[in-house]
Amino acid sequence: MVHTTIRTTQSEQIFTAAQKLMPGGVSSPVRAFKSVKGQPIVFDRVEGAYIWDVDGNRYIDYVGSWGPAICGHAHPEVIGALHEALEKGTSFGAPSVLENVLASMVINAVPSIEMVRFVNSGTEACMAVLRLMRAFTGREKIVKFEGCYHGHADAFLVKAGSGVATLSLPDSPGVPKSVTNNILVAPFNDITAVKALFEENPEEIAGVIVEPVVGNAGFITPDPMFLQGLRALTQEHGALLVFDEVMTGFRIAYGGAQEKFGVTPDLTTLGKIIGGGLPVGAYGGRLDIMSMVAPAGPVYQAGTLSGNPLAMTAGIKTLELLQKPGTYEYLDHITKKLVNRLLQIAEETGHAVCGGNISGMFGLFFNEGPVRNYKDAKKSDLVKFSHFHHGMLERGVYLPPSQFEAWFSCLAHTEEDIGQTLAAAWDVLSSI
Ligand code: KE4
Repeated sequence: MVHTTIRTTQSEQIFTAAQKLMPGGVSSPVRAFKSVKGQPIVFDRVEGAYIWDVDGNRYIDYVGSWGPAICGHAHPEVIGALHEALEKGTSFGAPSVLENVLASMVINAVPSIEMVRFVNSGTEACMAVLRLMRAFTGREKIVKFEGCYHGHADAFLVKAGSGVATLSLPDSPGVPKSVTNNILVAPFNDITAVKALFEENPEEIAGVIVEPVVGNAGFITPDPMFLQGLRALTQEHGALLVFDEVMTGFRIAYGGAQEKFGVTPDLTTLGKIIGGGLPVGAYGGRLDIMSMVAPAGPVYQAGTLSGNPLAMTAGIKTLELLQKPGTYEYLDHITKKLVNRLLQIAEETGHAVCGGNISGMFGLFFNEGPVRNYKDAKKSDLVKFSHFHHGMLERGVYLPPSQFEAWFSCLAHTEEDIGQTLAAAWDVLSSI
């Protein structure tokens, strides 16, 4: 147990009990603080840019529930809309007009999406597009990238990122070789490697799935023309291109990375923000492909709570809030200010740090840089990251508890929050 200056008695007691009830005491591995040591704090409530733990400590939050809280936690208009929806019940298991409303908003926002299906998580969305790519092309091989994470379905747990990278379980036990021997892996930003895979597997690759901006190996941006290169290669070889925008969708632009970079994939997966903090995932894309999904077509996929009225309501309200003029400009302004000053402080205190942002998605590596792929990211100083994370936590700043995760700002972060964060960073970096 790591001693901190803030009182965390309640957190410790609750987390100790949790470890007897749930594997690692958590509902998702990255939350266990395994790679940053120390004890996770147990949340009591969240609001705006802040978290309060069960001991009453307040933190400025840069995880934002891993992306959904882009408008700030518990936004009054989202909460208000949910209260209204609750009066009508929590789940229908039948069509509701709310699905039409959110589907229309997604279709109007995301360039590649002509038709969309809602599911309950990003994992489900990625599982579904895997099946759909194979059904549409009649091929079985899939290309993914080292350090990219597409949820925990068997096929994707091959050199994955996020919690898998954090726990260094790139090929999790229980995943049969029969599933992964059709998964080909290339380094992110290496178009030559992808070209070689297509040449070595002629007419066998169903598609390429990529995080267009990587958030699960830390924050890694695409080299100029990398995404365009994937688009050209997949078209040339009759394969599909999938942008996994579970994290980047509505995060780096209202139309996601495909709007930001002007590259339109064939299929897109979404999650996080479109649920406004409730469980929602989605996949969508070209009409000719989506028309294959049951019951319109033969490709089966289903879900008891898919499209439920509460999740639809939270998603609709969140996207409405994001449509307000100046949203992404504000996120970029406040985040760029934070990142640029953090990089300066790191330099002034003698630490090798690199990083950047796109709108409200950002990250820092304890690493000389540049970090262009997962191999580069793994050269980062994880011990120093761990000390930094802990020092910031002690000073009331909550960062993702892993070097292999992106950080997130929200519309509720103020100049004052940024100032406090920078003061804490100066204190920590000048002491480690
Ligand atoms: P979920 O099944 O966790 O909703 O989505 C899986 C997923 C798919 N694709 C991308 C690009 C993702 O970032 C994710 C999930 N992201 C992680 C954060 N790095 C979720 C946090 C967690 O695993 O607890």
